[in-house]
Amino acid sequence: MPRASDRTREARQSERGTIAGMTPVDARPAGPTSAAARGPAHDSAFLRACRREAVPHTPVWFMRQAGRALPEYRKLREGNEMLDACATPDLVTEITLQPVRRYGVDAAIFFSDIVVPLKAVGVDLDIVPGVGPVVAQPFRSAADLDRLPALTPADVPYITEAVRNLVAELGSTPLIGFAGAPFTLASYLVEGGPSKNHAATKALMYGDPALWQSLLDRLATITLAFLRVQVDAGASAVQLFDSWVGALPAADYRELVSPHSARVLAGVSDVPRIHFGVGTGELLHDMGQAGADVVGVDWRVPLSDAVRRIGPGRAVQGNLDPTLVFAPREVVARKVRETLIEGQAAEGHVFNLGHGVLPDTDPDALLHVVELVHAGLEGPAAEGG
Ligand code: 1CP
Repeated sequence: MPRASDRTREARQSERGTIAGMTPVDARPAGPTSAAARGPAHDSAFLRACRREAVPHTPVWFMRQAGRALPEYRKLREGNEMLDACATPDLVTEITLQPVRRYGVDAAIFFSDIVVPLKAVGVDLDIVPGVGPVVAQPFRSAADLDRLPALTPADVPYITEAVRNLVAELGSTPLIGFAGAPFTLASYLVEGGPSKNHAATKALMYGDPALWQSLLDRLATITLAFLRVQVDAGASAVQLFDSWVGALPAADYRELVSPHSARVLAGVSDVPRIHFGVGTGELLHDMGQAGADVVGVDWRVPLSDAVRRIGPGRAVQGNLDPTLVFAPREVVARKVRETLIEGQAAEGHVFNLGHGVLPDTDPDALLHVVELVHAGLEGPAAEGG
């Protein structure tokens, strides 16, 4: 088999029985086809790549593109607490659109946070600037399960309203809904805030597996309901963020986590599902098997390796190191090119960073990345090294 780097985009597309300029003659199964997935964004490069169809260019968006690095975001947030902003549809709509306007990315990610659904069901928590989510009373015992009731659409009317507004504004640009996966949400609840080693979380998981399973079951129910609200309001894809699950070995992931994430993903099979975590090189196969259409890969594993680990039938997303955009432009161009070449090993490739945009990133550096990705391997802009 030829190395991925020896093959051109045209060669791969003709192997797939598709026309380079793209026309839907793909023989593979069509994939998710709900009303949402069939909306005006249906033929976008992003959704086509998620469905492993031929694309006019490699689609690109950035995790944490909304907020953080953008001066226009910081201005809008002045005087607005994070969680208040998340519950204000006009602000959510504007913040979600800002990176689409500035960068011309191929998808919008809904502006919210993984702890919003927990807050919506009544968990006392806050997002502390410079820290992250902080939970007033960390989860400790079976009695705490009562603090995690199911979420209904009536708990989050502002989400439905913001998604509807956005879908109308975005037209043919897809909106990605998202939620935190049960393990990552459990980590914030059990630790009470951000954690490096997830020691209390793992102590509960290994020490009281029955309570752990009940906790993850509750969280899966909340997460699925939160994603359903977004999809039912018109989001055309979802990303399940299991940011911290890379802390687990694969066997424990399979036994203690993945069935819950799989239940969430099965509940939104009418749209493409991206499943992402950090440091998850050893879990990539299982994360795909949990029911993802696209597996997100961080910067530690080359995409061609990731493709081998994940196996056939799935697209990949990633994986430029988020710190690389601080490097000189010619280095960025070379690394973008390498990532595009690596991505050719996949049946579908959505370009992204390997984790979220860092707060002090220069927006122009991200714009440069978008231009390079869109120019592709034949583009003069990509001749960086
Ligand atoms: O991607 C986007 O642009 C949309 C906005 C978004 C997303 C997808 C925010 C806004 N949060 C998230 C998801 C999120 N939140 C994740 C998963 C993604 C990832 O792995 O990066 C996680 C782990 C969180 C938890 C969280 N919320 C943190 C991390 C803390 C830690 O454990 O290290 C932080 C700092 C927040 C606050 C937050 N969320 C979003 C913004 C813009 C902010 C900063 C708000 C502020 O400073 O006031």
